[in-house]
Amino acid sequence: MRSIRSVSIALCSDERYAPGLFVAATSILMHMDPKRPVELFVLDTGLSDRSWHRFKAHVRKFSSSVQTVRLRPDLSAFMGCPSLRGSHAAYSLLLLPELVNRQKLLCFDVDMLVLKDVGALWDLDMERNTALAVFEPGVTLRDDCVWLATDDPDGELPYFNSGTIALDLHQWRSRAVGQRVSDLIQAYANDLKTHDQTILNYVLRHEAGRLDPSWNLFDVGDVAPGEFQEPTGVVVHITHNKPWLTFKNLRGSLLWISFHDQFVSRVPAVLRYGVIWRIRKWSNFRSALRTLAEALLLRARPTRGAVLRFLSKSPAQRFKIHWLLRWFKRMANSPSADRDNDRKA
Ligand SMILES: [Mn+2]
Repeated sequence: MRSIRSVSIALCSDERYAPGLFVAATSILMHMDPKRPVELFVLDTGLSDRSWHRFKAHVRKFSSSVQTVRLRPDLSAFMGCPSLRGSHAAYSLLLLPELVNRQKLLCFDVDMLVLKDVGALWDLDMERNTALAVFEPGVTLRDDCVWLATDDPDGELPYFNSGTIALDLHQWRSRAVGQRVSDLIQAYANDLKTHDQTILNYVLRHEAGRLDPSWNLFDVGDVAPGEFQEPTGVVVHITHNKPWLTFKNLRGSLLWISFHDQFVSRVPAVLRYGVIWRIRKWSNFRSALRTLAEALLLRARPTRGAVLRFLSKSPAQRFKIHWLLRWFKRMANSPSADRDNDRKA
């Protein structure tokens, strides 16, 4: 059954991850039914005001039915837990049930490309689970929760990645999961190897349901040059080498950059975030240049006027104008000239 109420989505970002926030939100909204109202909760763990205002304006361009809400979580309860590059931002997800007064919430990491309609995830029956997530094949709870005794049968339970997680906030509150989180931090703050994901896996070990792996593909592998193909109907999770911080010739990164350059910004990602100047490896540099050239070509849809101006500066090529004009005429009359719509389908 399709609910009439709006779809509530949470994303967490600081300034360093802001490019991810823009791309993740854009990909979510672009693949949703535009008539469906959306509430976008942004856990602001250090976004600048400038980025926030840009983000709000950007989202509004995509859909008028989106409401953006900026939340500023108080992370003091997690200061004793291991940080991720000096930041405790990852733990903010655990505060959502207290910060957001809703029944249900879909949470995504911002290092994701959501090429799938999250309305379908929203409509899933949670079957009394507090959370739904994608389990990692071959990983058990014991691999991450080091305090579990070797004879504890819970150690054999499956382990999920929290990049995509649907939360039943009502169940979370009524089953006092928040209290269990606090108790765990009291006892094992130093052992939280994978930060909030360790906590979530432990406290929800008996109340997490399984999502189809397409909701969180965390290994999309390498890509050979020229073999790039855009997947559809999946959520691509770029767990390592964030494309706006480092350039690697990896399938996930190239997908992210391609999406960014087509739908998020006029300035190609490899230029915009200065990634290209930080590359040390020659093969990655070559690949980055190719990516940049593709982005520029994508942008430079030649208009008849521009081509004529260019050619008339070069007398030797003027004789080609006649043929070009014919070519443009054919292009203009061709019914399949709508490249943009093809890509968005
Ligand atoms: Mn992630």
